[in-house]
Amino acid sequence: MAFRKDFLWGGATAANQFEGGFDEGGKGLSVPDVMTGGTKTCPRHITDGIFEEYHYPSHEAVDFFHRYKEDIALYGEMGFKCFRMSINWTRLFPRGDEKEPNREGVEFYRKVFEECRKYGIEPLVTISHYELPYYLAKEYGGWSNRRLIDFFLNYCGTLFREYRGLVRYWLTFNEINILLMGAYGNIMGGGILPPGRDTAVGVLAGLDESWDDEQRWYTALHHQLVASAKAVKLAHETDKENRVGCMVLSRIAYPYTCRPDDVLKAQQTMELANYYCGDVHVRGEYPAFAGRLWREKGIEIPFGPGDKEALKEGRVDFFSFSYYSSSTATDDPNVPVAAGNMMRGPANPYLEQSQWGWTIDPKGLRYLLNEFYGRWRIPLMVVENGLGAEDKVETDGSIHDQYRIEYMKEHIRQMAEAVEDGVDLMGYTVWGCTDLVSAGTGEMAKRYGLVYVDKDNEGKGSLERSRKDSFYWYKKVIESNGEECFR
Ligand code: BGP
Repeated sequence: MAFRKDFLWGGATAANQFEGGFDEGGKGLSVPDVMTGGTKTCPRHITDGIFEEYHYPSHEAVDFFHRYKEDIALYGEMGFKCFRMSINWTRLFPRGDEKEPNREGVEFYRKVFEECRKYGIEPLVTISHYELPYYLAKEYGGWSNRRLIDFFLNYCGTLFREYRGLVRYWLTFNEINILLMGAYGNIMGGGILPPGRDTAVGVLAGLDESWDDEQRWYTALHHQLVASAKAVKLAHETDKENRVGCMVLSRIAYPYTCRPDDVLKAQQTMELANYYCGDVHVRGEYPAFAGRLWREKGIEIPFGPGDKEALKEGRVDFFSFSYYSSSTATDDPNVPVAAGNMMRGPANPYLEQSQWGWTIDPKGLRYLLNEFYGRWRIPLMVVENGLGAEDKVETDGSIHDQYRIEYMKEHIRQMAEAVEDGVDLMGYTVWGCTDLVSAGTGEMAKRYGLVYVDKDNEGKGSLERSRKDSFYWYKKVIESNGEECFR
């Protein structure tokens, strides 16, 4: 079989979508705590504070905060080797700029990690997954302010010291390149807030971006890249066993036609999406194409003293990414952009789409794994992949999610192909292993889980967990180190 013996099979979550307990244990407000629920057809909103008339899905989410033992036991039952989760920055630093952490928050995550260890599960911790303290967003302008680098490093230092020996695998920023993908990405990833009391946001909203400018986004991203590199160095200094990765939202843009203009457009789209951040993380410097990009856009990168050295000294140990779907690119402005396609490109006539309009492209994963490994030659990890779909609970309580099994099986097969191609792949964590709140739309109906959670878009439900068919299937995949996908 293709996969390494120590392959990290598991699942992935993020605190703001999973944890709940938003005002318990001394936790402060995070940016997602002021984001309302939406649906497939109705955008979510970001509000300036919390208003009674709205439902805010992060507040309870699916209550991992109180149910972590049960959830981790289910992961143990599936045989997880690895559990990717994030730490809610405001559970440790309620405002974000304090010197000392909130001990209750520190102890909560310690218990979670100890619980993982009971089942032999290796935690993979995302330090920042769209959970910026709201205070830092409001008072400091989010990551557009350089001072956030120090606040972040203080937070990281606390994590590396407190969880030494309990956590070995870390990711700095979730989908760091989302800051290059428009206003929603900058709200979620950068804490750069729109003005006003109430703004529709999300993939559906088509947010009016006139309130902001790209300069601010590139500045914020530079600050995060420097912060990430410094965190890598700090992690290594604190414990030489630490392994730190980056996390990029991977993007494929196939040329819409073989016209050289489309091919170039596709190349440029992929360079900006994957390699702008990827090269800084892995090679410790911005790629060659960045110079012209900055010139043509009139962007000034605010290099501080020592930034270039910091980027070189903080190169990551492995490269991780999310992969759900692919898109196309064309230079022809007359080709209509497919609605509902997250990556925003003309629809690919050769591929099917999910219920949410995301193209399904397992072979794209093999293609990307080869692209990334060919460029960087460091271990890769797929830390998000999965199918968001509506599930039906049968009268006997069973959930037959064969569509999800097919999706995962095809992607895992293509990972095996990539390993045969020579790629060093260290693990796979399926997104939303327990049903959780969607980041794009703020709803529950878009389910990724192998474990079902009884909760609906309005926030109603018992929160009870039950095993879907995919739960039993994934257990066999892990037991057989992937062989099950070829049976
Ligand atoms: C990624 C995020 C996750 C997750 C996933 C699925 O971009 O890192 O937080 O939510 O996408 O997206 P959605 O929840 O919108 O279906």
